[in-house]
Amino acid sequence: MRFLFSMAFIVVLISANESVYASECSLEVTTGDNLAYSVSEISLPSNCEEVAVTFKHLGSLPAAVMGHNFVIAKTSDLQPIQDDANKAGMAGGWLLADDARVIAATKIIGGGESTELIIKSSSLSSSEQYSFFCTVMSHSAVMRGPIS
Ligand SMILES: [Cu+2]
Repeated sequence: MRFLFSMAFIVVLISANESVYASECSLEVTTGDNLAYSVSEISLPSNCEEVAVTFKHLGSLPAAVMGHNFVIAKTSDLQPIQDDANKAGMAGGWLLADDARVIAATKIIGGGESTELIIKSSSLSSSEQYSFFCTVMSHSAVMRGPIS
């Protein structure tokens, strides 16, 4: 009986540890029926090889009306990526196809939808500055923030 109790205690300890680890290497960003993310900046924990970003649209408008994406690139590439995204337009998913400057990007989501994106630390250099932004209809003019 004492053995069973100890085992149960150990299992609780292990699962508690795992959830702490998971929350360190994951983060949630939400958006809605407006031109804003829930965060104005993101800092990536240095001890994570990859960080999982859950991106949720809490609004009710469909993607064709108030869709948003979550794109990561060097800050110096933000405007060129947006310019080409505008040429791609809605038909092109508001991103140039296979844009090599894009480090990671989610699909465009509308109200009630959710998606995920993985940021690999190996894809970021400590000597560069990076930003997250939305390329839908030039939203990046206001939907943008630095990554540190
Ligand atoms: Cu947007």
